[in-house]
Amino acid sequence: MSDGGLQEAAEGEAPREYRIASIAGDGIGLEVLPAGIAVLEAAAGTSFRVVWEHLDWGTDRYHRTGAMMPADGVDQLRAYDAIYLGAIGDPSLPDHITLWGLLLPIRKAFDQYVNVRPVRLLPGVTGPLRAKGPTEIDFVCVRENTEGEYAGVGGRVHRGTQYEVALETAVFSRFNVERVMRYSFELARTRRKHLTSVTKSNAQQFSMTMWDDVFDLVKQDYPDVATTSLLVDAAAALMVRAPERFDVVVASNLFADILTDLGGAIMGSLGLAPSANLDPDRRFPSMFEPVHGSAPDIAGQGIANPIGAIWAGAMMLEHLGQPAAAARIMAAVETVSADPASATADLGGSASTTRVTEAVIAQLST
Ligand code: GGG
Repeated sequence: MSDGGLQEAAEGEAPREYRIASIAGDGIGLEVLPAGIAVLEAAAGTSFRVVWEHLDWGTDRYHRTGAMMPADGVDQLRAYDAIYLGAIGDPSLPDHITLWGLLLPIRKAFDQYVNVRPVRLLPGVTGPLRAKGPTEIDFVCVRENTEGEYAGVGGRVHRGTQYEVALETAVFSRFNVERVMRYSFELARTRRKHLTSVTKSNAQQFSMTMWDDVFDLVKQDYPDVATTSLLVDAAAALMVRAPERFDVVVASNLFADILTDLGGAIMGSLGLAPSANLDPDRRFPSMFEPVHGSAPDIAGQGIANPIGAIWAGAMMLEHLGQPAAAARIMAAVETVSADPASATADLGGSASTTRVTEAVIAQLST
């Protein structure tokens, strides 16, 4: 039965089946998600089965019906083992409508309280940091994913007048901060045993000092993990100057969102960066997506880099209990990334989305 972690079906036993809701969304999401699905299908082979439900949620649906997803959208998703998302956002709608109409409600409803974002330079990719290679650029950001600066608490009054006031209140609960930190310490234990906490507690004297207090308390339970605390501005500078100083990084929703775009840049392209919105307690489906957005400027041209979506798909398989298949996908991705003929435009090449996808699938069968 066992095959290096691959949950293969025993003879006569039906292969394990996973029900995945796929939301390609908008822009290049419509191109990179089918690429990821093709790779996951190839990786599944006969070892396990993926049953896809393709949901046409996104901006087109908004224009047809007035909503990014159905009113019972979250309830529909509850039945699935995981959610695989492409990208959302379109110039025809303000970004806060698309984000608050789909992505953020799903993260919150399913208590996906951590967003895991690996930052790793793949073999063969030349990043902007010339002196830093794959050994130096290899860390994971854990983004607090359900509250903080994206809590959705606030409002605007006296709109459009000179007396207009806008409030956007960041919300940090001790309970949530503690569980995100515990997740990060546990993750650090599986890696190089170093955790960096990122705040701005010199200026944000209430929420971020509580974050620091919780960090100091929780770290006592992890004496084997070395820790560093940095202000977000210093962390941004250090990620460029000395990325090797990071192993696992834990930060608030907004700070980690920004730092992981920086992470995507030092990986050589945001098109390579994956993310996993996890409910680590597995009460609800988790959601897997590339970090990048819908890139309307290149949508429809067949040139989007599918690797971020493919890597996110590998993270989904890992989460679902198929680590061997996930590892095979990542080995294939690393072989393909090392081949300049498979570089898409964001990496300075001319390969199409289809070519990269086919190259990854070809590697899976070697
Ligand atoms: N890959 C999903 C996507 O469309 N992301 C764009 C975006 O702006 N996301 C905001 C966020 O991750 O909070």
